[in-house]
Amino acid sequence: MKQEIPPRIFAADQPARWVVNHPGIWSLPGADLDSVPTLSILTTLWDQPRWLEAYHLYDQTGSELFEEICQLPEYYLTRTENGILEARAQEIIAAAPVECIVELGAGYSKKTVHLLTEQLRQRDRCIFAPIDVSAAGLLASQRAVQKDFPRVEFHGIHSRYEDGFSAIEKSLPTLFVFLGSTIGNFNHTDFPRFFRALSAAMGRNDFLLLGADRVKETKILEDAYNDSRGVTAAFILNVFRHINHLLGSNFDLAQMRYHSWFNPVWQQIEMYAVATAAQEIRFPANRTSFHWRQDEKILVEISRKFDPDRLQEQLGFFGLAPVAHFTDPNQWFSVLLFRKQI
Ligand code: AVI
Repeated sequence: MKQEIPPRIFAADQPARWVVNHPGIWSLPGADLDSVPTLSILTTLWDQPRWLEAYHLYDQTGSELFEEICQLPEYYLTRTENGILEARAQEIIAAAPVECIVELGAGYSKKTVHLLTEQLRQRDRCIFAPIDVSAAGLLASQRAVQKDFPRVEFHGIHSRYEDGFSAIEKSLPTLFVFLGSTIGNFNHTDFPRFFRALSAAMGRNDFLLLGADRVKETKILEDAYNDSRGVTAAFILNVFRHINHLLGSNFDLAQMRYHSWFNPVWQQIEMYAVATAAQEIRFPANRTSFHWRQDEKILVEISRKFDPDRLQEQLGFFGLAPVAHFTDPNQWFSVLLFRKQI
């Protein structure tokens, strides 16, 4: 790792903490991004009901399957949000006079392109800093941005979201971007913790652009998470192959099935693996095991659906004031712009 002059996106106390391992990509030495999986997997699988944290879904295969999901006819979220951003990027950027765009997630999707294009058109100055735990995702984003937007100043931040956004200089006018309704994958504990930390990291008058999938007809929601080609099932069950690889366990994909439904009370899609036969799941390296009963479910992921008015009200409690609300003709998806007030 070599030393490089830290970019001015970092707050004054931060540069000493960050190093470059590839020009333009910054990471926190000692912050072992892989240190948590064993603890996380074992503790949540021992809970009742059993569950997993969603980030385990995104190994190489999981990330590829998720890309495939985004192209499915039933999975309306990606193209609907993209349509909103394509149509409204000009207004969004006009309403958020910033110099820097920080995207949570590796960025450089079609959606990000609309924002970068408008930022350069309206202001001629653009720093783009995606934050992601995937170094490969950041490198791909960097290559694409440097090719298509040579005037954009790119700084990839290889870290967890919270480590990354709390390092950003508060006096740099910044638009934080969190798209794709990823916020829907946070449970009721993660949600307030995330917004408390994000809001604390934002400077006064910084902005947040948030993509949120909305509550709608149950059939539309359930089809989006139970597609006819079985890609979502493969994505959810792949987590067990990943866990076997990480922990040497013996989950058998032939002895489980995928089940999902929309829980109308909790307003969330719930995605489960269900044991089709009783089985003993062993973790030899950790000298432990559990009995997975026939028909017993493991909750692998939730995808919460939102009422945009209530979401705006809720984020108000974190010092984020609503500035604008963009939606599609069906009102299936919302892109919400907030300004940090206090
Ligand atoms: C990443 N996230 C917003 C997706 C969603 O819609 O909740 C993950 C996903 N899981 C199954 N299909 C898509």
